[in-house]
Amino acid sequence: MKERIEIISGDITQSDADAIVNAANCSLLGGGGVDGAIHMAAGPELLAECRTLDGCRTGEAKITGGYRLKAKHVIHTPGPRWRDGTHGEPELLASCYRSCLRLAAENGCATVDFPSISTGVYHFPLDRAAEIAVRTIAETLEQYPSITRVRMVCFDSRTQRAYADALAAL
Ligand code: AR6
Repeated sequence: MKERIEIISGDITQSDADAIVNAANCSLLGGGGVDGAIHMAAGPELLAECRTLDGCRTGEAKITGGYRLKAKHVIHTPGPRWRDGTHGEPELLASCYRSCLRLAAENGCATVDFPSISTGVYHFPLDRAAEIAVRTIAETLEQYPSITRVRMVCFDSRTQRAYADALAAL
């Protein structure tokens, strides 16, 4: 299902996909990085809805409206914080991508844009994260024919290169 995956550079807050994914934390109450940027662009109504959700476990996901974003929905997923790789980090990261795509399909989203989950403040090694992300997305898309396009929206060239290399190696 590699054909439905694209790697692009850009700012995910400008995305016009049906759903964008937020690399959140377990509180779902905002933070820095892409989480802060998404809340800033979506407006205070997003935080108000997030307050009703009672947080989210690492590797799981919850969906909200997109409010002032072009995207109709935001899917919030707390990625794993990297410790040493022996605390389930790879499995939890794969679970983030699976959980988000399941929610997208259940909510009628045909196009989904992801940021590079866990590779910022959470320090997941970039090359491993990229390999897990593209492999998990490709495998999961087999189950969801209604999702026609998934993009990895990379904020910097190093990240874009890592995901492009991982996709090419699939
Ligand atoms: N568009 C696309 N990607 C972005 C954007 C953007 N506007 N802004 C940053 N990135 P991070 P994490 C990239 O740290 O590692 C937050 O405080 C960034 O360059 O945002 O999962 C949460 O509340 C990097 O490649 O997320 C959590 O506490 C990627 O997004 C914690 O950080 C992820 O970096 C989550 O840490």
